[in-house]
Amino acid sequence: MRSAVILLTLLFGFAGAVPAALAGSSVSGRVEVHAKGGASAADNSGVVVYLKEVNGNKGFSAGKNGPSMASENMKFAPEILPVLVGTSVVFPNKDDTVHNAFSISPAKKFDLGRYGYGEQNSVRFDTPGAVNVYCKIHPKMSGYILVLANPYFTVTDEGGNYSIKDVPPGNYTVVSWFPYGESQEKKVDLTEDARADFSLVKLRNSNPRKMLAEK
Ligand SMILES: [Cu+2]
Repeated sequence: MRSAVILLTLLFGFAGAVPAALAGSSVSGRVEVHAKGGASAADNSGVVVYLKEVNGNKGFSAGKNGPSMASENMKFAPEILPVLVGTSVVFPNKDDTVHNAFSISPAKKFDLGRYGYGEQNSVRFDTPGAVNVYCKIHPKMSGYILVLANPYFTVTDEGGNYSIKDVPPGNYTVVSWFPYGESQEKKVDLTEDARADFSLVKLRNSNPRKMLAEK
């Protein structure tokens, strides 16, 4: 029993001390998406919020196991995917039909050809920027990969809430980005926890290619 108490003391002592030494500040807030007319959207999810520059955007390396953008139910899922530069994204086909994924965006051009159910390919994203992903077979399908230069990013939940934690103390520019309108920036001083709220205007429902396909 005594050893258990000592162990707990050690554990909690340790756990209490280490995060305090490592933890930075957090920036959190809410992103509201508005239609052009002014009405606010029911779903504010999928907005990427990121810090423009942290430590000169140097010294960050992508993990080995990259995230995926699946072709599923005739859509790219997730539709919006932020990744750290150097990340390989897997493109699995989960539909019982042949799909394709390609991009002609300057940040990454690729074409995965045709691939069927259960097949997958991966693409490494080496240049920061927005990459629009389409399917040659289904023009309505569109996905967006935002390649970022540091790992301080997140995506809003349905309520539009976000939080980026453990940022080293400093002054930063917070950016909120989505593919349907202009992104917005705000300055924050993260010598302590800060808040940054955004209000984005949705100028278009989707990319021009998808809109043409829907006509
Ligand atoms: Cu497709």
